[in-house]
Amino acid sequence: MKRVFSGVQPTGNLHLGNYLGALKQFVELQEDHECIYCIVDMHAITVPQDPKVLKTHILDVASLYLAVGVDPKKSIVFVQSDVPGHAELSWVLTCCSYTGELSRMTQFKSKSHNKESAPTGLFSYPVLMAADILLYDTDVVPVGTDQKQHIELCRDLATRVNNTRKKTFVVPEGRYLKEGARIMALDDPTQKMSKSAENIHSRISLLDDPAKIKKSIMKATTDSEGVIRFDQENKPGISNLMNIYSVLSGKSIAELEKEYDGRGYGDFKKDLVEVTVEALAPIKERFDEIRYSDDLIRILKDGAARANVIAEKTMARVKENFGLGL
Ligand code: ATP
Ligand code: LTN
Repeated sequence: MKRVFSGVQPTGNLHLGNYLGALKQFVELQEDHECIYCIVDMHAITVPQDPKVLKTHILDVASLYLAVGVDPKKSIVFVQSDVPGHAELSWVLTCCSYTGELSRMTQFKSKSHNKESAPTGLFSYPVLMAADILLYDTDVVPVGTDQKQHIELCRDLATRVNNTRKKTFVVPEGRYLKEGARIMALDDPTQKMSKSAENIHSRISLLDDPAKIKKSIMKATTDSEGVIRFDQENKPGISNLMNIYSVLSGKSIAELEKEYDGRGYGDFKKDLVEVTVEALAPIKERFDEIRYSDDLIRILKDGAARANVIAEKTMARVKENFGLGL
């Protein structure tokens, strides 16, 4: 069975983009893959975090993994900092990487705002991500297309080490979403929906209540043509809403165009509110059951122990091939 690894940062509550882009794939893959899903808290501290808030977000994201259907009987679910191998391998890979290649990462460029001096953790973020993946001999990494450059770097590092020393790492493949699975911000459909954007109406959080969902969707940016037609380039706002409607309801874009022929954006948005509220209700219900249960901590501890068994084996091989330790 092929092994899958992916991670999400506990930097806020997950939104529809994270769900439709990443988590839905996580759930599908666990049927015929050996899956390892991580809450990457060490990545989160590459930007300042309040310790209390970070702890809350770790447990929220873990509960959301489970609430959307990640099954701890089928998949390993754990918190990155509970397995020491991530930090250890990250250092080894840091010594195999070059400042030139890391300076070319677009996420670093945008998060450091092209300033002359930026946090070192932000700079070496992709090396830690490579360590996450290579630590588990991962075959497949399901992520959004925004992570493509980081995956390529991970593959380069693995190949570089394999070519200069004994074969040490499995070279992983990225598994990217179809273009349609990229969910855009509701207030600005040229930007991706994001946890960290200031305007809360730019996103639908998986835990939003119906009133907030209604407000965000009714306020969503559209255009002045008033025709419900999918045209990503000229009508990005309504196209994004159609995309969300389509994935949540299972209706195709063509079906939606037919159903809403001659009707206005108001009608369409009202129905989308209903579809969204209905789709998120069971997630919120399961979240409430799991979030404050003893099961959650037990699942995460058990996940870390299982992950650690695999990580220790890889680290022993890495140390041997690099001549580290006794
Ligand atoms: P931030 O806003 O803090 O940068 P984020 O919302 O982009 O965070 P991440 O934790 O970086 O979320 O991403 C988790 C997963 O969700 C990744 O696989 C990422 O590619 C995917 N993802 C994030 N935003 C979207 C989106 N708008 N549409 C589809 N997939 C997304
Ligand atoms: N960088 C990713 C989160 C992440 C990840 C990983 C994804 C950290 N380590 C390993 C896949 C595999 C992000 O921001 N979405």
